[in-house]
Amino acid sequence: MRLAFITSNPGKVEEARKYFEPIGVEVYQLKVEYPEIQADTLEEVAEYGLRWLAERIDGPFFLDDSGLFIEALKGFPGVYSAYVYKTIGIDGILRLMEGVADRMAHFKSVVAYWDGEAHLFTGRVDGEITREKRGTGGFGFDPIFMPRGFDRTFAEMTTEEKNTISHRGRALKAFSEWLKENLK
Ligand code: ITT
Repeated sequence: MRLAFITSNPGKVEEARKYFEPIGVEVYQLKVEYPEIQADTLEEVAEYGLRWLAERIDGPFFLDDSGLFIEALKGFPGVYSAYVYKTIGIDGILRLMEGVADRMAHFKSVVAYWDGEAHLFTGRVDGEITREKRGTGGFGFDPIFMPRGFDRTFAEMTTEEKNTISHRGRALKAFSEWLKENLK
C-alpha cells in the first residue's frame, strides 16, 4: 500500500517512514497547501485541514500538525509554531527566554488520517528549552529542545533515537499499530 503524507516538511516524512516500512506501507510526501485555521488546539487545526483535503484528494492520506508549548510563555508558540519558526525563528525563542529560569516545554503532535472518516492520533514529549542551539540533526526547533531524562537535544540524536521518545514518534506508533490492525 502507498500512503500520502501531506506535508511541506521532508523531516516529518523521514520520521514517518521508519514506522511504516516494517508494516509494508510506503509513505510518500505529497505537497499540497491546505488552510491552517486559527484555533485553540492542534486537533482542531489538523481536523479542519484533513476535511478540507478530503474534498480534493482521492484515496487515503494523513497529515501532522505539531507545536512547541513553552510553559513560561503560557504555551506560546503552540498552535502558532510554524509561523513563529518562519518569523522570529529559534534565535527569537532563545531571546524571549533570556533570563527565564523555568525552561519547561513540551512538543505535541496530532497525526490525522483520512480513509473516508477522520482518525486522530496524538503524542507528547516533555523537556526543556536549552540556553543555546546544539546539534545539526532533525529540523525546526530540535536544536533548542532537550527531552526530559536526556542531556542531548533532539538535534543531537539520530532519527531513530528521536522517534523512540518524540511527540511525533508516539503519535506515529499509535497510528501505524492501528493501521496494521485495520489493514487486515
Ligand atoms: P507541514 O507542511 O506538515 O504543516 P510544518 O513544518 O509547517 O509542516 P507544523 O505546522 O506541524 O509543520 O509545525 C509547526 C512548527 O513546529 C514548524 O516550524 C516545525 O518546524 C516545528 N516542529 C514540528 N515538529 C517538530 C519537531 O519534531 N522538532 C522540531 N520542530 C518541530
